[in-house]
Amino acid sequence: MSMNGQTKQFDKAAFKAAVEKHLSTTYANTAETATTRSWYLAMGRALAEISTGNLLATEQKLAAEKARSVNYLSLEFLIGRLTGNNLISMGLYENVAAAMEELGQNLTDLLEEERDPALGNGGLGRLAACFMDSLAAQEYPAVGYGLHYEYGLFRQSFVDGRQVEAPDAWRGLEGYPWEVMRPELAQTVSLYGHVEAYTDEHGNACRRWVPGMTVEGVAWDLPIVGYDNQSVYPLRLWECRSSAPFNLARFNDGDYVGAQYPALEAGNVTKVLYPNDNHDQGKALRLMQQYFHCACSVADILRRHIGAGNTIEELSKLETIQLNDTHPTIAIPELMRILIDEFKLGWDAAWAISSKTFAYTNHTLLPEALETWSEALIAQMLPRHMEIIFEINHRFMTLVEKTWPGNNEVKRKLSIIQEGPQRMVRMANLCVVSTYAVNGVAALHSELVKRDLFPEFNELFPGRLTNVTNGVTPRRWIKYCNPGLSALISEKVGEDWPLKLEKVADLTKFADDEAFQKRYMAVKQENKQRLADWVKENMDIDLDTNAIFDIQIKRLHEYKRQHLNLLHILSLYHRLINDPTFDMHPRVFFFGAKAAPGYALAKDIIFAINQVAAKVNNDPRLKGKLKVVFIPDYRVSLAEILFPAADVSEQISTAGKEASGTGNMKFAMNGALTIGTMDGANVEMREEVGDDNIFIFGLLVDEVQKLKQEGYDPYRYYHADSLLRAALDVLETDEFTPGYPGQLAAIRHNLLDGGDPYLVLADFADYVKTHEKIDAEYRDQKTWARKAILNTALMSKFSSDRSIRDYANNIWKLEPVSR
Ligand code: GL7
Repeated sequence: MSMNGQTKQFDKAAFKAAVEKHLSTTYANTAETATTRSWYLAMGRALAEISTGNLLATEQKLAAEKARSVNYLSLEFLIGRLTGNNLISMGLYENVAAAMEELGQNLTDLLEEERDPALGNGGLGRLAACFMDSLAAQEYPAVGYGLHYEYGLFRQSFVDGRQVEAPDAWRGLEGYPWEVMRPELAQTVSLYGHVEAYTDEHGNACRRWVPGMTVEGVAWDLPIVGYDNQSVYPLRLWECRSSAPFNLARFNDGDYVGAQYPALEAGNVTKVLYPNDNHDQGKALRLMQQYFHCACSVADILRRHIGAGNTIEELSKLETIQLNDTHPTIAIPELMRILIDEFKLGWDAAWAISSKTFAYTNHTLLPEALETWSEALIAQMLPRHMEIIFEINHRFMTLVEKTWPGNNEVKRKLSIIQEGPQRMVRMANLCVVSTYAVNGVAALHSELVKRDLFPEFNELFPGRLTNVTNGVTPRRWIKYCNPGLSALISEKVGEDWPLKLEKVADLTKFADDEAFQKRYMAVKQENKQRLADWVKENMDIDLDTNAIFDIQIKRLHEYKRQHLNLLHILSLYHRLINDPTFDMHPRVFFFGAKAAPGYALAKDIIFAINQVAAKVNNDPRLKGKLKVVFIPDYRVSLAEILFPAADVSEQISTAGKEASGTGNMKFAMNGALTIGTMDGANVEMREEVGDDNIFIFGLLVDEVQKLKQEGYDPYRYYHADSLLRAALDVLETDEFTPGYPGQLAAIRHNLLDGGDPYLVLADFADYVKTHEKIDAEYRDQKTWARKAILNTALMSKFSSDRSIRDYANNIWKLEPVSR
């Protein structure tokens, strides 16, 4: 790759000197004694010096230009390892490899020393990371705001087949080389206390929050390096530190401990990422994390805005704040509070600014994931915010009354406050009422948001509800993780495709070219070998790379239906053993998934897959035709090995449940064929590649809804399908848990007597049939190669660069500013 603007020119000698200086002065080491880890850290610090310089220069340039910018607020940024990716964005990969070689170090080994910063759970957090990459690559002015968790997502291991969680101290003892503390940006955050009325010097009746305690927010910046340009944007992560170890007001009152405050040490606020994906847990500490995040971020946005000489009235002109799901919703009453209580604006003036500043992305329809907070909890922790939420709701209810006079049912449904034994604040409703744009994350999902979740809101606020289909960054998810494919693409379409993924469409010309097909499949074979080597080294399982590599990697969740995949595997096992005429191409089923620690059935499914794997992988009767591999501790760095090695991508959620999916896109870009339902972004992927190049099965959204309305009976499928029956019944035996029958029975029970909430049984037969089609088609390697090439070629819609342009043009009204 050409040298880019991040470094103007690379001075190898100076870079080596910087690495050696960090080795000795930062890490107190000599070249003779240093471990690979010390070398990695020293190299990381030397590189971070370059990016930090560019970060400051970008900040200055944007402030001077008064450029409009987006503030992306997210409780999660699942960024993955930065070093390799940043080397590619900086255009320094080869140069640094050579420099480190001269220092006696192998770059690939050094990169393996980096721990994944796992500051997110899954798709939602990874999307935020791809979006930051695309903002920087296209130079749309942006700041990412998140939390500096001390412990990221737990590390997963398997003990006797069961998930065991361990804390993830991602920064290690030494700290993370890419992060830089910004002490001058620290914020003080208030909590608890009460609200008091007072009269200001003009005789106006005012209200103010008298906090019960404060904590400190310390800013850490990670550099988001623009690909092949000079811009670096901050991903600003807030760490909570306790202020004075006691609360002065209470202390003066003689109440040292402050009995009404929950037992809480401020140092705990950013201790650990909540490990739930698509599930609201409703813990007070989580609300405190959310508020801490929002208070620090809003204060920092205002600091930048006012500090650059702008007036508060200009806020919505120069800044927009994107809320990544409802997790940062409390930023809305926080900004209102500051505008009213501190800037002394009237309600209408404050609302005019606030409601033009915020936009909200909805990422799920699952009821258990839609956040609500008890009024009592908010009133205790954030008393002034609760007043403001009531006022927003009061004014909103007036609008509802005007639109649907006397209709109490519609009021009950739309109200931000949910009535009941304990009143709850519906964060999504608060968002829809208080923002200028609400988007879903794939065309189907956005339609369902309008049709099923918020139909009345769509009537009340025409045009506010829109769609931005998700995307993924082609820098990390093709160029960095699949160098073989990248070289092939560059050879055929030129070097600039990582910024212009449309160019890759030119590969369609070569889809029927046998020589190209061979080279494309040779790359796939190498990537499969790389994965097989990893599995051999880390799990001691031998794999045949001529087998179909069939991969399902995502969080473990019933709606994602890993257990449908499992039932299919059980049916293949059954047939291979019982039906001598049954023939199948060898297949390896890979899984990677973490289950939320409190999600019992998800953990049972992991256990079941591991038990089946243990038996199947060692059963000589199968002659190696069937293998099952559950990769432990699935994370971004393993995803980088798995996506490029896949032949088949499993995207099998119940229609209507997966808002978008983003793994589906990464697989297809890397030439895996999808077996998937008409759900999330699968629908749009099918539009792009055409029906012949994707394997669609299962019930459609409307069929799912109809079946449920009519009264779904899983036993009907159980009795009608002997293969399904065998797969389910074996779960009651001790076939996979020798001596302990019934250990896997919870899954069967959930699918039969539990009512099969995600219609696994209803989709089973079609799923099996579609897999048979895959088996047949894989045997024709030319046709398969053609389809795989077309998948790589036709995925440009799913570059996150396109998603970000959609946000910039249709929602944020943002222009790029080049440095
Ligand atoms: C999710 C959706 O489940 C997923 O389909 C989507 O791709 C992702 C990003 O938009 O957001 N919503 C959600 O709550 N989580 C997701 O991953 C945790």
